[in-house]
Amino acid sequence: MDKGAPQAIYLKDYRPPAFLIDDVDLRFELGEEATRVRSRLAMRPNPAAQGSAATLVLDGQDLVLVALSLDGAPLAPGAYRVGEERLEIPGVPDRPFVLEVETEIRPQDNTSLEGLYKSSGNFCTQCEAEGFRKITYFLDRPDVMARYRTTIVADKARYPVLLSNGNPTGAGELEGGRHWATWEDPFPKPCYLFALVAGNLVRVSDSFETVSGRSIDLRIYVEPGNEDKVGHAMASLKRAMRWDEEVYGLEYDLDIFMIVAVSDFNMGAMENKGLNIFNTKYVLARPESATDVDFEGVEAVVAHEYFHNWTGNRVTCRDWFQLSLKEGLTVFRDQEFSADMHSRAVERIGNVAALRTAQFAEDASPMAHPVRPETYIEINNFYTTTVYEKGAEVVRMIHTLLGPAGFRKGMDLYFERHDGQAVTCEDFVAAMEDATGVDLGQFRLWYAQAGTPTVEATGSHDADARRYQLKLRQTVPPTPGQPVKKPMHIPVAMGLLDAQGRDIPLRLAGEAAPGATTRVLDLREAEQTFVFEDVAAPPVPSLLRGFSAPVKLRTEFDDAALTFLMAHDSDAFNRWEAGQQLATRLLLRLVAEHEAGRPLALDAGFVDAMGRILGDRSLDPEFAAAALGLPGEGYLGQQMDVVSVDAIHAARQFVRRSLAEALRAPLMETYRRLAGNEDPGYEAEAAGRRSLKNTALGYLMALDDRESVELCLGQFRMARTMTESIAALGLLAQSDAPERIEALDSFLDRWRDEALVVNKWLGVQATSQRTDTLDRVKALLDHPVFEIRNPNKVYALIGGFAGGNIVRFHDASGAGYRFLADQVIRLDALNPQVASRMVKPFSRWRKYDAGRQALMRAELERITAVKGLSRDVFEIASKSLAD
Ligand code: B3K
Ligand code: ZN
Repeated sequence: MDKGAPQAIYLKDYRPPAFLIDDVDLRFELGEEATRVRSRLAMRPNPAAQGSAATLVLDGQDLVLVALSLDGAPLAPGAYRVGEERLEIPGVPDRPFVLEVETEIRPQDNTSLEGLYKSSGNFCTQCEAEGFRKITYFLDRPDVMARYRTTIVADKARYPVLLSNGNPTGAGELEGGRHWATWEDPFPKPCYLFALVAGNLVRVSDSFETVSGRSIDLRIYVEPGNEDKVGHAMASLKRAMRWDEEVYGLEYDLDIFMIVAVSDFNMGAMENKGLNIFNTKYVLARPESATDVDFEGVEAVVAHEYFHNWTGNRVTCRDWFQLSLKEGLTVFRDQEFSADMHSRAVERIGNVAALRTAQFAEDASPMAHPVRPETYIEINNFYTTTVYEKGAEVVRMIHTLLGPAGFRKGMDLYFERHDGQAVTCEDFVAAMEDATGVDLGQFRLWYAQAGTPTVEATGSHDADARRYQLKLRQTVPPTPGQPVKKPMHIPVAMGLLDAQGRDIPLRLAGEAAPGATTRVLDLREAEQTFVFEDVAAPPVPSLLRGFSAPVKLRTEFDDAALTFLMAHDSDAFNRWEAGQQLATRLLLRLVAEHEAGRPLALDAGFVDAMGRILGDRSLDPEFAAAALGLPGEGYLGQQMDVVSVDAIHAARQFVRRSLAEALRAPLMETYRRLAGNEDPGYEAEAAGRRSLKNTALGYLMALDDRESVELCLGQFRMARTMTESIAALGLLAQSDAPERIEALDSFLDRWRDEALVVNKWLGVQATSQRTDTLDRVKALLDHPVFEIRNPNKVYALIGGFAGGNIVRFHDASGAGYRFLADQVIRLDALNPQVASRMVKPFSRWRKYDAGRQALMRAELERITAVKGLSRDVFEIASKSLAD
């Protein structure tokens, strides 16, 4: 690591690379003590950066340089300089040349899980964003695209399977029990897409026939014993391949597509060309050990990584500031895939709820940054919900503005122009514009301006003129480095409902005849008025249908209007949204009551509305479950200037309990109706019923009575699916039921050997709102099933507590804060990326009361004072503290 304060990198400083690499020939000799990497690079000066440098500067980190030669001649030690993070070779020729580099690395000691490392005894890699430099000296930047040939040499008994990108082109035996394999990838790629796997893995095979009739060899590799858990991942992969052909005309390009599941992985998965490497969490799934949510996650992540083959790999990013070019677009694609596979409304509800909880919070924090950031210290910190999920919303808005056919034209042009290139967000928008003629000039601000815009809507009706006027006002809040904002181009999809709840055909002033019942208004000014003709009586507007823009909408609706929309809006998303707004409003009122020391009472209208959802058998059960869900404590906190941790918790608990008391009979009836002997398999319908059943059980458990506990225990003991089992265990773990200890013990007994299930066991304890949770979490750090080097375990236990247990983490004593800071410091020495994720809950410290602020600030200061702190944690902690 470099000494001194870490340096920021700026988009404005981008320069094309001084050199290009056409071909890379790699040879790995994998060993238990040391691994040798020989790299032969066919290089040349970059014509687009003529005369910019005679000194070749390669990136490299934690490498031992063994040999270096240029055009076959070894370089004398004085002919180059080896620094902490680079290798400099002055005076390289101004013509094509071949550089050969040999390095030695120790993957077995690599706890950062970046570069080449070991997981369960197997070798694997993670190179995005800048991990390739931990393997060999290289131009580690995405705009250097090369063809790779990779030879792997390893002990055959230990590592029978040897994989890399592309197609296998040779293999053989060597003396001493070793063997080798060579892989060649014909598609030029940046080094972040390089991958290597060597290990004792079993393979599950299948095939896929592409639209043009080519047969693709599909393989999923897992550790022995897991072969029976990959069926869902394989089926998902095939569905994704078909969908990309049908919706975008995109066909797979290599003859082989491989997925390898590893248990030690910093994030979800990685789209390496032809050789995706996955966290086991997103591959392995069987109903008895994975929940319905896990099944959905597997399908979505398999699809996401597969979709990257075109959006990310064939067309890649010029530099890391353009990360959303591939991530925002690919998230949009995977969201649309899931919407096509399941219920579109339920998908949208889930995505929006996640966006508002995580991304809106990030956008309001010291870490707020535009979808295309302008500066970073550590790029790994920018794989954020803003780049991913807000980035996907930006692509979705383009889709809305262009329409599906226009969007497809834009995509076609994007690939026609940029296949095989490393490009920018601007190139993407330009293709969309050029293909359709739609002006996206002002729209580009979505890439550049951070912060969540607020749109305020007011309406007025003129009975004589039969006219309705809708006034929209937008403001974009200041964010770090961006004190003043310009008005954005915001697509507002909307409709008007008549008194019977029917959609009114809309005629905007100046139009000859009424048209569709949903229109997309182009809000471009700070304030703009839209006039609708032929509106006989005051309508109820349904605004931002389908959440057509990632904004905060403020309306003047009273409770009655929201209840009306909840019942009648033809837009399913907005029916859900009206209920959420109603609940939010009510909960915030109760928070204020609680703070004022007044007794709480639940609004009868709200109880009725929730009762109607429960009683409406025509509703999709999954939608009903979403509609019965109350806004989370985090989301409620965002609505307050100063987050009242305890009052929010108390108000929410009060509402849960009061609803359960008032609706006890229909909740019981719903529960019993759905608790039948149904198919334990993962199918959308069965999953929907389980979701609603668990929602009902959750409310009933808020009653804290014996009958509910018995119901819950019954579900836990009889469960045939993990969805039922873990939901019941989670509720028991929150409760005072004496059986909870036994339930936790028996669960662990049964699942001790299944790491992914053990993580759930850690998770339910970490997120329990019981007052003894922190002590329990601390004890679990020393439990034999916990392993600090495994990211999934850290995310479940430490992340579950700090990120998923607001009331206990923010305990006024500061004990939760102390605990987290201790763990961040401990993790930073092992795995900076994981540590940096864990430090994030501190970043919103300014949103709390003075006491908590002081406590969190002190912990952040303690963290930044650590000697040798990683760039990753330094960046988040120091930006959080900055004024
Ligand atoms: N592209 C990877 C994420 C890499 C994260 C590096 N810190 C997974 C994905 O978004 O598909
Ligand atoms: Zn991605």
